[in-house]
Amino acid sequence: MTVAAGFAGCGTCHLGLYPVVDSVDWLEKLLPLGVRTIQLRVKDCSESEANDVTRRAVRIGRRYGARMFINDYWPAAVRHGAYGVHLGQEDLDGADLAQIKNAGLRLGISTHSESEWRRAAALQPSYIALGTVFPTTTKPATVIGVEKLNRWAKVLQKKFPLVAIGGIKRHNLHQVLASGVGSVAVASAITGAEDYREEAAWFLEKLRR
Ligand code: 3NM
Repeated sequence: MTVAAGFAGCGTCHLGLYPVVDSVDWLEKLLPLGVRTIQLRVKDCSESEANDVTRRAVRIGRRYGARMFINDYWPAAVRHGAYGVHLGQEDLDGADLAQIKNAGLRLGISTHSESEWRRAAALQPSYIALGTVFPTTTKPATVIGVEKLNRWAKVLQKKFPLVAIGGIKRHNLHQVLASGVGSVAVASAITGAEDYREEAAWFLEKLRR
């Protein structure tokens, strides 16, 4: 089979609120609230666990018509026909990108520097994630700050949907939105909130267009 030029698109540059969660439970909690882009990011699973959670995630995603991205476990995502796969830099080398592309899955890639997003852009992914915007304890990663986010978003936003990630909370969201990115990925802001429903509703409202 020939490999198409780029990965399948998401149909919009505005992916909106994009929670990154570590369990199927969280998918079940957030999708009924109106979240339409979401990522299941489970770590250190056996192959059969990854297969099981991916199968369940894909089923839930379809039920809500959501863009369900599976982090890292791309063979399971391909097997179960996920909406998309999200890969970090460290996962990119080991993944069979042609297989993901030919199966029609979208691909999102995390980037933390100009050389990383240039490499990602050359692969023509479905979106590019830029981070870590602010310090976060959820994942050790380089903090880029809003100045770089603004600069990089200007270069990339005509070509790719962009997702800002890392340390994004209520109090700094306006700085991120000013960069023009169409999507904001959050983990702890929602999963660590006292009231996740209220928090998700607040972010959904701010990211509505
Ligand atoms: N990836 P929080 S930062 C999963 O920069 C992830 O690539 C990042 O969590 C990157 O919203 C991050 O709690 C954690 O800061 C985001």
